[in-house]
Amino acid sequence: MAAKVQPEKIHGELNAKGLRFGVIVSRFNSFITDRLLAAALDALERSGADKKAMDVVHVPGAFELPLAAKKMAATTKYDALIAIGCVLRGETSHYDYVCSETARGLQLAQMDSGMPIIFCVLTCDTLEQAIDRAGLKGGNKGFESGLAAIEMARLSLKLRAGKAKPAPVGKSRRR
Ligand code: INI
Repeated sequence: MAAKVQPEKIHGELNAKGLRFGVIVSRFNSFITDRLLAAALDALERSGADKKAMDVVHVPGAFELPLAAKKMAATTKYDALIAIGCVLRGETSHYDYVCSETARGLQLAQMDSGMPIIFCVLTCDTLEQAIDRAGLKGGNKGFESGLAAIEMARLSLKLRAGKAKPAPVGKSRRR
């Protein structure tokens, strides 16, 4: 019987010491985004990030998050970014445009820059759903996003340092 293969587990540690973070937060629905922001900063600080190593940039609405994120990524000052917003469904199709373009824009900024950009944008049908995810029944998406930022920042540093080398093409690693 073939031996059980146990590849090395490569992941980012949850240690924020020495890392730099940029947070972009939307003022629209600030009742929710303020709570997401507080939780994201709490997660970073409790994991060892220095207060002085976190910049918080404010934008009008979720639709503006991608451009600000792209510009922040271009500075190469940060190890990871967190984009915070809250889009609530209204009576028109505006919600759909804001949601899809915000998600698309943030993913494009992340892929173009190579800097982790965490998607902390709530897209909810009701205010109650948003409140649940900003510190009530559903936990706090801001805190989760802070941890995701640390993990992705650490993982990116590891992958950049070449610690996770793929096997050379055409050669098996071990027989
Ligand atoms: N922006 C939000 O962040 N959340 C919303 O729920 C929202 N709605 O529903 O309209 C919203 N709209 C504003 C948008 O993000 C832009 O700021 C605006 O269109 C100017 O470009």
